[in-house]
Amino acid sequence: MTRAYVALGANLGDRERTLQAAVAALGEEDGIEVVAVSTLRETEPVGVGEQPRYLNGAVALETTLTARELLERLLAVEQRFGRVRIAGEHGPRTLDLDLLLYGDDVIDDPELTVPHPRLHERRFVLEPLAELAPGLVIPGRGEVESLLAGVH
Ligand code: GSY
Repeated sequence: MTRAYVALGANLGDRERTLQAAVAALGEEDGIEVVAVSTLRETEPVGVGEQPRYLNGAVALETTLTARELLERLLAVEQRFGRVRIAGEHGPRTLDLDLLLYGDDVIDDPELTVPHPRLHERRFVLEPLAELAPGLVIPGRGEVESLLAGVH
């Protein structure tokens, strides 16, 4: 079993309902157990043009899947909830599931980078992570609380 963390985000449609349904769907997947779900918080869009506010959170999972298998399940759940992306990679979306951490693994592949490459600079990811796992160490980056102290 490996402990993994996944970021949740949505800024189109009924955001709360979509995020709750996506977490339930993840928990129904073979090889995935949802261990904890953070508070969902409304956040200002970061690094993008004009777009609606996000609802963000994170989940802790225990999984028997490999990191790549888990990534595929996340993408499948995004598709199932009708992921709509307007205006390309950084546009608004109905559902975003980002694999943040997979145990202590460091993965640097074209299709998958773990820890997530922007995790350490995003308050909307670090806050729910700190809520789920106080003292969590992000491989190569440090403790989640120290990272939070460094972001504005
Ligand atoms: O990378 C996730 C999508 N995203 C978000 C997000 O989830 N929350 C906030 N607050 N800003 C964001 N900008 C992007 S892109």
